[in-house]
Amino acid sequence: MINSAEPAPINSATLKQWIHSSGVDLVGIADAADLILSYPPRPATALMPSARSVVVMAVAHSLGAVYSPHIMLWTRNKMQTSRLLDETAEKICRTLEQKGFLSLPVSADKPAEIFKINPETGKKFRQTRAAGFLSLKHAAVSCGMGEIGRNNLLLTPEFGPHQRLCAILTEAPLEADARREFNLCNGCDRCMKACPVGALSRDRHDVDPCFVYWSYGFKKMPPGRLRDWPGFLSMILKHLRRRDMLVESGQTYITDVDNCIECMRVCPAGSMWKGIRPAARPSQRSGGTEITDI
Ligand code: B12
Repeated sequence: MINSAEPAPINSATLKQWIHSSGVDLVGIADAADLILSYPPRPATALMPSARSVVVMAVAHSLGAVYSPHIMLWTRNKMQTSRLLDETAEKICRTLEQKGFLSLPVSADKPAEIFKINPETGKKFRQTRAAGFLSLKHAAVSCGMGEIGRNNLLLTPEFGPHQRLCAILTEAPLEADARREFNLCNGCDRCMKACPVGALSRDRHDVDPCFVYWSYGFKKMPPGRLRDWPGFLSMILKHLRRRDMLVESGQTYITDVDNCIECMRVCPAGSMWKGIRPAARPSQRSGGTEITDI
């Protein structure tokens, strides 16, 4: 029913059914005016002032890919989960718009907004930061899908941290799901211990070292003090001796290679994985772990 004057009725149950039938594992709905905000704040209504509802979707990763010996196998799986999510979001948005509701898919993947300058101080960040147009983890918590664990990832009762997220903003007035309390993160600290750059502590996630390791596999950040530069440059040289960073970056541009998912891999949450989670989980190779002597 394209361009109908009166929007056709649509409800949460029907919409969820459509989404599940596309292969999406979890769906939740939040009130667009009542999203939990993150920092920097990203209210749904800044993207679409008339938005009434935020539909959050999750697709589980293949656990075999999470525990694969090389991170690139996971990277590929991640891309496929993003594709399934983005394709579903696209189809659902078209359907909603045909029913008269302006709708906006918020991709599971990049691009994200890149900040060289700290908007609060006007000064250059030591390390460039990135923010999504909508924080998908916070949107998922807003609709009772799960909680944010010590690893700074969304944990769901079903899949723990092993899912990819995507969202749809829509004018459709859908019934929102209630927020829920969970105790999925048992504070085991495995994520803190597993992080190759110590980015996680009990109460925070230090985004800068995480970003540098995730992007390049470098365990050190460009130093602030002049006297630390020789050590940093020597680390870069060790990487360059063993790695062709130019060819690697070409591959990254094409397939969005990640260098680390350790905080996700070691997390024991997720009831769906109880029977199939491998007991032995050898650490995963990546661009960073190829260099063992630094
Ligand atoms: C940018 C980004 C990154 C960046 C920066 C992460 C970050 N913490 O900011 C990098 C590349 C490092 C990264 C790493 C990872 N990411 Co990421 N990432 C995103 C993205 C696109 C936006 C994140 C965002 O805006 N979050 C909102 C902020 C508030 O959340 P936050 O992390 O809690 O808070 C940080 C910021 O506020 C930042 N910060 C502090 N001050 C300032 C100031 C400014 C100006 C800025 C910009 C930021 C900033 O520091 C905070 C804490 O350190 C989202 C997708 C999305 N649109 O949500 C995926 C997403 C969060 N990532 C995801 C994943 C899986 C990962 C990784 C495992 C890597 C990987 N291989 O995929 C790691 C996990 C790191 C971790 N433990 O947090 C998944 C999480 C799924 C889940 N189950 O929760 C998401 C949701 C993608 C998706 N579609 O599913 N990610």
